[in-house]
Amino acid sequence: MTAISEIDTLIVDLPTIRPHVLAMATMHSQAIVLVRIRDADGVEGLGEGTTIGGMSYCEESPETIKLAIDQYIAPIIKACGSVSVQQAMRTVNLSVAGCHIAKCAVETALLDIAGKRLGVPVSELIGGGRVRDRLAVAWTLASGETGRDIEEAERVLDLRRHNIFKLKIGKRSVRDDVAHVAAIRRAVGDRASVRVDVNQHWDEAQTDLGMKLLEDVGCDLVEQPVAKGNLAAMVRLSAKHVIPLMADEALHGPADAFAIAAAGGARVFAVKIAQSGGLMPAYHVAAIAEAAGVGLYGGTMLEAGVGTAASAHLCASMPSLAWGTELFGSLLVKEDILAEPLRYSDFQLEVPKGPGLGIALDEDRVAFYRRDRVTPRLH
Ligand code: MUC
Ligand code: MG
Repeated sequence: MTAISEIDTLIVDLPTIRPHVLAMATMHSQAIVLVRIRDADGVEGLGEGTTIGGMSYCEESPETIKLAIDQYIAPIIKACGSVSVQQAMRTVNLSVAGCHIAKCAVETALLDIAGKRLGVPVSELIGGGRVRDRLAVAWTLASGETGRDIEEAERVLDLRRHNIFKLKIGKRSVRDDVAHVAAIRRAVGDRASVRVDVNQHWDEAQTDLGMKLLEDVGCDLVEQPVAKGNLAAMVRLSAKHVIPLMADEALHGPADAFAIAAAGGARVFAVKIAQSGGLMPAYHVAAIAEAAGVGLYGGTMLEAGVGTAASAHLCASMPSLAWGTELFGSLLVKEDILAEPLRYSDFQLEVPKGPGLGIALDEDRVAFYRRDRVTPRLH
């Protein structure tokens, strides 16, 4: 890559189409950190660093992501000169611990530049290159009300947009949560796959009961029911139940992937570029899963268009993707910041085909929704 001359970050707050009720937070808007990097020839790359519910999901927040990039990562990248994206990120990793979401945002923008310079989509730069153009895409039912969730499921099924539903549970008692899942399962019948995400809110005994009951009502997958550090419980639960346990919060890159796969702690991995520290480490997570016979799913941090496109490029390059993806973040916000929206049809997301990420920004919307905007918003 050509030397990098400019790295800018800004926080953009995008209202959601409805409250998104998760076990640890209720979201009314999504805060994304948008990264723009320009090389010495003026080629611009875009990246996005996004987490969920302030600091309720993980250690990084929009504000710390921005600070980590501005204060620590950007000066290192600028000092790297003309090196490959991989070499630049290796150099960053020598001096910056953790900060996976911040690193992912920067790596994404560097890959966007690299793809633009080479005239190929980012998916061609990951692993052995792109193996698919379309991705099955789940929708999360998380309005907080069973009836409203069923109406929403019917609407997106009719639109042929989603036939995989992830239900956010963990706030109520196990039996109440299972009753909610059973009602949705009954309503959609065999038209859709129904899965749950507990976001670490159960202990092992609750999960034992929950997995048994969920299996009985026809739920297909249980995501991160117990605390991310409780690998021993994940191993016992995976060995005991037929319904697969999927690791999410427990997976922070290749080392975690290896430890979980080696111990038998999960039968499916939710691969997230943000949690993994970028597309390249996320690809290694997927490769470890593949070697261990662990199923793959393309996870999201509810990124808007830039991060969703980046995740789509990773998923397009992953060796297998048996469980599909949940790359719907750009549909959860009232207005995305892309000039051309991402395309969803026939229950799938089209992976952009243009060079780099294959996307461009709607600059007016960025100006309107940026947190540091000086003129007041009129709506
Ligand atoms: C998570 O924990 O997976 C993904 C979809 C969604 O609704 O929330 C996220 C977070
Ligand atoms: Mg999850």
